[in-house]
Amino acid sequence: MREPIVAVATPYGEGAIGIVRLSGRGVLDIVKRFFKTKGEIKPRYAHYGELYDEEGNLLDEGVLIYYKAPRSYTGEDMVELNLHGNPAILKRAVELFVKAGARLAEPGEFTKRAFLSGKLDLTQAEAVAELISAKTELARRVALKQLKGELSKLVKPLREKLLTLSAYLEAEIEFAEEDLPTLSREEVLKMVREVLKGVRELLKTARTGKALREGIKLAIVGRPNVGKSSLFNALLKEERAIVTEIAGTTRDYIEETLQIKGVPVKLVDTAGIRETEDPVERIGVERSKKKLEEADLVLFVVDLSSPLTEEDLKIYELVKEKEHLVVANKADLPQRAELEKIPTENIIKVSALTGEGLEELSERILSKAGVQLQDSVNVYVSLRHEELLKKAEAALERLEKLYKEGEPSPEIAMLEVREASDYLGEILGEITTEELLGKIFSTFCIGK
Ligand SMILES: Nc1nc2c(ncn2[C@@H]2O[C@H](COP(=O)(O)OP(=O)(O)OP(=O)(O)O)[C@@H](O)[C@H]2O)c(=O)[nH]1
Ligand SMILES: [Mg+2]
Repeated sequence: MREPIVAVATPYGEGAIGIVRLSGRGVLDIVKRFFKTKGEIKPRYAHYGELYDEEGNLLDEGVLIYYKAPRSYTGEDMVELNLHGNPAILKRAVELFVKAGARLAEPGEFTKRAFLSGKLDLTQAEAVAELISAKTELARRVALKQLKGELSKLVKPLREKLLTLSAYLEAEIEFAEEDLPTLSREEVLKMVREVLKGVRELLKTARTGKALREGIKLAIVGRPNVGKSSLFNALLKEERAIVTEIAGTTRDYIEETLQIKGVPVKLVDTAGIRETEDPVERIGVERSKKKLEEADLVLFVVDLSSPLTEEDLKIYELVKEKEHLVVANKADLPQRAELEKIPTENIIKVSALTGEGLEELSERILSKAGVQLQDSVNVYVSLRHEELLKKAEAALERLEKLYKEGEPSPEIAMLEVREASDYLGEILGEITTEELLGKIFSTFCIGK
């Protein structure tokens, strides 16, 4: 068992309950020095008691739960002390336990220990953080599936297939003279292709995975008065931004979050882009351009009811470099805009006033952002998984090529098999470095 660590596991602030968590060697003894209960403390029982400081002054009353190793979250001895949710009380409790020999936990250290004790694999440990930060019902569901091991269930068999293959190659290398069973070229190719197929299936989920975890950054841009703020409000279903018939109403950008079919979206309304002498508006226009740059997807709004202007076309020059949709707004009025002047397929007619076309716009936003939601898919890989899957894919493609072109030497084939299987192993955390773990767990908050 590792050295004892302690942290407050509940958010900072006032609450009915605040929890101090400890894990590691001797944590029950540490807590028992200050927390007095009647009778023997049994694992997994709630024990009412009183918390005293070093001088014997009563600090608080609360409930202690003791988890005996290995039946705990971290796999070590753990104590969770439920006190009143007052930051001053919790801070005092932590100080007492530190004086008694515990160390302050690092971010994610409890979950890291759970991983190190084999309670969770790395994809599951990552899912803990994702579950806590999930912004929508769908994101929560996906994180929970990963926590329950759904991603591992898909990756593990792929890696096992490669390990089997590598065992055959190993035998060929080691015992070349002996008459051991070997795999034919076709058999190897079949195995490699099966793994490749699985890897590619997972890679297909990466863009959706990113959208679910990070949200889609969506910027509404266009010249003044085309109805950007109206569209912003309509998508948000709330009168959030000021709308007037005066060009230049929106001076600064406004950000809000919403969800489209369970995918979190960060929507930003911007000031209309135009040449202007007004110093305040000029800053606003600069900010609009910055938001345009930062967006994953740009909604370029034009006014369908009036002829396109030079300004529209100039803004389009900026927009077209980005992933974008052209939103021809005010479709409730007669059309006077010559949309053919904007050379793109990505035009959609809507009316922010009547709501016409907004449903379709939502669909197009998701598909433009590469989001593919299917009921049959439970797992959406993260950026870290994607990078490793891509590297595994490349190694498998090289391997496939080797066997398509002839019978490669087992030594050479082995290199690629090892590489691919190591990358898959890194996803699961079966192969890790301290650096990698540091990177993953440092994104957690303390007490997790
Ligand atoms: N008929 C009609 N009018 C609309 C529609 N959308 C917006 N408008 C009107 O167009 C005018 C400008 O709307 P805003 O949403 O303020 O336009 P904006 O692009 O945000 O303008 P700036 O903030 O000045 O850049 C207002 O008078 C709106 O009522 C629409 O779909 N149909
Ligand atoms: Mg506006």
